Amino acid sequence: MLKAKIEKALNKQVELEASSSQFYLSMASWTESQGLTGTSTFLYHHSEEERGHMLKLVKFINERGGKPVIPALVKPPETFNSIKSVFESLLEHELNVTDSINNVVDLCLSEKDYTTHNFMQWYVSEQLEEEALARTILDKLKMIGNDKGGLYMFDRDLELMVQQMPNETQK
Ligand code: OFO
Repeated sequence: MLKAKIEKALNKQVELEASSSQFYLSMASWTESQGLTGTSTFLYHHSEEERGHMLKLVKFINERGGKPVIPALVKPPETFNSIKSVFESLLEHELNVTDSINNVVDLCLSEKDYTTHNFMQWYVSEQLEEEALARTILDKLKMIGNDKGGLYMFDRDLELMVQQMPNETQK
């Protein structure tokens, strides 16, 4: 049985993962409207991944006899200043998610909930990957600057990257 404190922290994480999914969906839609189809494909995929992260938590809470709370979501921004600002916001958001995951991990240790601690390790490694990917993408965008040809190649590369990614349902 889950302790109330742990259940509360996991439900907070459910909300954060769900809001990540909404946020990236909004980014995907905006980049699509800008003609950046590869970038939008990447972000639509990312949005689905976040939904997967939320589902994994909901199922775990149920499995442990807890009560998952499906949250209402805050409306994400409709527009962004630039593609660079999209990925800057994405990295900032991921850093917050990492902090939140670390807090859950800390709580698991102080409450001696080693099962949830073990479950959360998947999220710890996932965050490492997501932060690294966001940083790599931002470095590329900085390198490209205002070069339209560079942006075209960047957009195409993101499309190819998605094709090589495992399907979230297989993760
Ligand atoms: Fe769920 O990893 Fe990003 O937010």
